[in-house]
This record gives sequence, structure tokens and C-alpha cells, in this order.
Amino acid sequence: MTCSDSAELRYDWTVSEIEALYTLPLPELIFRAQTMHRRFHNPAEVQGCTLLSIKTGGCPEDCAYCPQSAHYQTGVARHGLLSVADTLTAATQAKAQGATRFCMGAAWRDAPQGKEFEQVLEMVRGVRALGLEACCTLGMLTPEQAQALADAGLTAYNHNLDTSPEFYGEIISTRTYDERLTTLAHVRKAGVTICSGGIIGLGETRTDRYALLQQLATQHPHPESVPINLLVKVAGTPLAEQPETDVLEMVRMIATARLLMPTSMVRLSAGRLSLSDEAQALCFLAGANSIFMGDKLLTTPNPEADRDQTLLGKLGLHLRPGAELAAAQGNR
Ligand code: SAM
Ligand code: DTB
Ligand code: SF4
Repeated sequence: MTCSDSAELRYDWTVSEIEALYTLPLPELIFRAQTMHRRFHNPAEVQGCTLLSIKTGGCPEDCAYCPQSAHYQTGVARHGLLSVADTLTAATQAKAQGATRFCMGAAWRDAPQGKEFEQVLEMVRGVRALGLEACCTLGMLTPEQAQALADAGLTAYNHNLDTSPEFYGEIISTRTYDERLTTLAHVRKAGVTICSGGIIGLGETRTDRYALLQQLATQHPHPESVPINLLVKVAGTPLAEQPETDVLEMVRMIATARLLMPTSMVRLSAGRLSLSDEAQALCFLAGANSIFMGDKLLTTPNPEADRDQTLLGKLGLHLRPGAELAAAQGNR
């Protein structure tokens, strides 16, 4: 990115400006988003990320969408912290399947102190040693924990804002929006990049989506990574019977995120099993440039690897090469 490009980035977006973009005629919105996308990213390239649930279920938080909350009976089997060896085996497989980012998720309210945290640091060092980007999502962090993760080489910390400040209390009662923002500030201060986005389909209004996007796009710098999730409805959670969300809302959300945060990775995250190939193609046209690969997200299903290979092949898109391959290609 050149200085003149970065000078164009804005951090003062108003809700009415965001609404004006989100509600553009769809072809115009996609055209503008794709034009912006091409200024900062390779339009034929998609980053593959792989998720691993390193600690599953039994979470004390009550996030209404989440199969891992201890407040709901969802049938998700609880599992304590995985070993470093098992985690690195999964990371090695992810790399072999073309992923360049490995994301480790733990169903904790806040990251623990002591031995378990040391184990996570060891995982981060191991993932980085494989040449992969390492991302963690462990709940709330203290400034010291954020620094320790930075020192271990963590690339990114995922901590979603999920929805608007106004609607947040309808979805989660066990923590506040401000607590979320505080952890993000600790992560930023430690020099780890931020992965923060949200979910659509929770019963929020479009205005809630504009407000979420405003929260993200007024951070300075913007989150380097913005995952946009479509609710995966899980039996036993309060949102199990939520009405279907029009997939074009996902496209509008991605396109608007791309326009507001041009240099960020916009990740087409949970919910791809509800999207046709055509809907996913529209998401890529709208500026999404990353997907989660592999047949499982954290606890819910995701498209099989061969279906994704076929989809990317049909669209003429390719996975972003890993650092080793990119260096080899550069040396040719
Ligand atoms: N406990 C950590 C936290 O909340 O930050 C990390 C794990 S949590 C599963 C990470 C994100 O996954 C949530 O913030 C939410 O946006 C997304 N997520 C969880 N359940 C989902 C579902 N059923 N459908 C779509 N996205 C979901
Ligand atoms: C994000 O925004 N989505 C991913 C990742 N960040 C950690 C998680 C999606 C989880 C979907 C529900 C599940 O599989 O448990
Ligand atoms: Fe816990 Fe995260 Fe699920 Fe909320 S989203 S219940 S914090 S694992």
C-alpha cells in the first residue's frame, strides 16, 4: 500500500453514510466493492484458513447463537484443552491442504492463567514454526496475556463484536460490548493484528448491521481481518428457530465491509453450507477474499474440501500460496 492509498482510508464513517452504501442498487454496490477490492488485493486469490477447536464446550458465556455455551443443551461434547502435539498434527494437515492461516478457538470466557495458557503459547510457537499465520480466539485477555501471545509470535487475535452495541444485550447478557472493545485494545497495544467481525441472521435489523460496521470501520487502524458469519442455526440454542436470512444480505454486508475497510481481509466465514455456489460467487465479487476450509468449523459442519476445490476451480480462483511457495515463485 502506498502513502496516498492509505491516506484515503477513513475512520469517521457515519451510520447514514454506511446505510447509503449498503442500500445501493445491488449491481452498483458490487461494482464499487469489486473496484475497491482490485485496488488493494489480487481478485483471483482467496486465503484458505483452517479452524481447530482446542477447547470445546462448557463455556460460561450465554451467546444465544453458540453451540458451545453451557447455558444450552446442544449435544456438543465437552473437551478439555488439546495437547500441543495433536494441535500441531492438525496444523500440519491444514498446511498440506493449502491453508496459510491456522485459527485455534477455545470456549473460554477469558483466557486462563498458568499451565493451560503456557500450552496455548507453545501451540502458537509451533504453528508459526510451520510457516503458517497463527490466530487464536480465547475470550477476554489481560494486557499481559496479549503481550505473551505477541511474544510467542501470534499473528492475529479473533474477538468479534458480533452485532450493534444496541442489539448486543439481546444476544449476550454475560459480558458487555465495552469488555469486548477493551480486549481488542489490549491486542492492538501488544502489536498483534486484530480479527474482528460479526454475525448476521440473529434477528438484528439492517440498522444494527450498519452500527456493527460503524464500530469496526471507525477503529484506527481498521481490524486487519473482518470475518462475516451467517448464523448457523443449532438445535438447543435460543436462535435455533430463527427465520432464514436472505443471502443477498450477506452479499451487501460483505460489499459494504469491503468499501469501508478496503485493505482488510474480509472473510466469508460461518454459514457457507447455506449458500449456493452462485451466492458464494457473489460474495467473492463483493470483495470477500478468504474462506474457512475443512469439513468442520469449530463444532458445526462446513463444505467438504473437494466441494471447495470444485467451486474455486469453476470460478477460476486460487488459494493464496504459502510463504515458502511464494518465495520459490518469486525466485524463478
Ligand atoms: N469464545 C471465544 C469468543 O467468543 O470470542 C471464541 C470462540 S467463538 C465460537 C468465535 C465466534 O464464532 C463468535 O464470536 C461468533 O461470531 C462465531 N459463531 C459462534 N457460533 C456461531 C454460529 N452458530 N453461527 C455463526 N457464527 C458463530
Ligand atoms: C469467526 O468469526 N468465525 C469462526 C472464527 N471466527 C473463530 C468461528 C465460527 C464458528 C461457527 C460455529 C461452530 O462451528 O461452532
Ligand atoms: Fe463462549 Fe465464545 Fe461461544 Fe460465546 S461465542 S458461548 S464466548 S465459545
